[in-house]
This record gives sequence, structure tokens and C-alpha cells, in this order.
Amino acid sequence: MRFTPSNWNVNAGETVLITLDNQGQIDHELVIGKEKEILAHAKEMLSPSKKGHQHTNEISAKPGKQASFKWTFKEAGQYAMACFEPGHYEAGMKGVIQVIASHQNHRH
Ligand SMILES: [Cu+2]
Repeated sequence: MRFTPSNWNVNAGETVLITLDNQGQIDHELVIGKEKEILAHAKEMLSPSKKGHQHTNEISAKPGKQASFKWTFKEAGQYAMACFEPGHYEAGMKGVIQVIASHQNHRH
């Protein structure tokens, strides 16, 4: 149970289309953000009343399906991605996104 690739780079300020391609037999989701933020999201997932809520930094895909969303990482730094279906994160369904400062954003 893992993301492939689980480690990728993107330029800050660049809008990217992120696609979750579920090639497994069960539901998966993809949550991106600062590690702290997404771990807070994981706690929410455990609360039954919050189940099924949607954030803009999150998509889910049924087995054999794809889901996409556009995202712009505004600031450089290390971000995380994860699946918080029960037990998936613990099983290694997580990854790292390095957001690199863009040269286009230079201020003189
Ligand atoms: Cu999963």
C-alpha cells in the first residue's frame, strides 16, 4: 500500500494537476499539506460525524478510478501527502513533496 511516486518536486507558485490513480481493490484518498495539517485531518477522519467531509486539499478515488485536482503550492518547503483511510497511513501510504522556491518570484 503506497503512493508511486512517493517523492516528488514542484516549483512554488506553479499550479499542478495532481491525479490519484487507484489501481487497488479498495478506496484510497490523497491529502496534501504540511505534515502537521494533514495529521490534524487524520484525527478528524476518526470522528464519525466528520466522515465524508471534503477539503480542497483532498481527493478520494474508488478502486480502478482516477480523481484529480489542481493545486498551487504557494510557499517553498517540505510538504506531505497521505491516505487516511483506516490503517493506510500506518501501512506506509504517505509521501513527501519538496516545494522549491521559484525564480519567477524574485523581487528586486
Ligand atoms: Cu489508501
